[in-house]
Amino acid sequence: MQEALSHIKQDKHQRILRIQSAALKAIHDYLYRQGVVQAMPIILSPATDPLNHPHFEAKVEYYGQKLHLTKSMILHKQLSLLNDGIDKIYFMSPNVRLEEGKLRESGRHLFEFTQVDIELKEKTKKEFFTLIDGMIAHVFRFVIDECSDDLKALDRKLSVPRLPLKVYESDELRKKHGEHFERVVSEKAKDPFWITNFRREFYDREDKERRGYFHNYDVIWPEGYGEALSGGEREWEHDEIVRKMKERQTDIRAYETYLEVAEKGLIPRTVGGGLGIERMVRFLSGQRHIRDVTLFPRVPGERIVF
Ligand code: ASN
Repeated sequence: MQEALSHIKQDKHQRILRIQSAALKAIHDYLYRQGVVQAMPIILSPATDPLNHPHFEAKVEYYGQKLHLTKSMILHKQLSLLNDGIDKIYFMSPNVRLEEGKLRESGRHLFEFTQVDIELKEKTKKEFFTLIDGMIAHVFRFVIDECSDDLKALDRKLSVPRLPLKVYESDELRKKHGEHFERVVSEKAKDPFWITNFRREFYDREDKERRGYFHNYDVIWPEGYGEALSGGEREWEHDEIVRKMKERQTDIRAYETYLEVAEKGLIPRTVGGGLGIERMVRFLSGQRHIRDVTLFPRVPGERIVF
């Protein structure tokens, strides 16, 4: 218990939370001005993001129905754009991902975190890049202006990145820097940057003419801070979705309603991505471990005290 109390009482939290408040205000203001409307997040649902990596399931039973805690709102983001009057949407979405304990010292994993999860209808990844570039620059500008004392006290120097942020292809980086290219390039970089084309979840669009090429991407924070955002253009065709679910050994029965919508040809053509809030604050405030930007840390494999 003593450890939890001394964690909460650390002086630096007030400064880090001010930086977080400024960054959140900047995100909301920017998205509002861009016409992206905010909807409230959901926590429980029959189907959530399958996550294509090893983790523990988080489920509850309620009146005989098995409900998953949200791992990401990707499927809900897509379905929300079924509404003809909504073209651009975002959620401040709490995610529960019970990651394996070996990620404890990665410095950037929490098993509960929040992402600002954005989805746009009838847009391309290029248009999404422009929106996010502008959002990141706006956050930097606002935090530098509003929080200069806090940044100074934390010994953190930030400068507004030059736009457009650079875009790299994962294959090129792999050839040049090996399997850990993301870390290598992040450590050298001064500004955030994009990397495209990763083999990931069923919902990220794979090029039909160029199998194995995925229209998805990450934004990476510089100075070795690593992943900031992940997203992609989305699959909308039923047969493609089912083929990719099978390839990834996804439990198809869990996605019954989503697949019914897809079978009717109703999944909207969208693009989007989610930016991790705690990871952003860790970068902005220059903290070594992501636990340091939370009052109640949820670090993989660590016992929760409070
Ligand atoms: N938010 C991500 C996306 O939009 C999904 C995720 O967090 N797994 O693609």
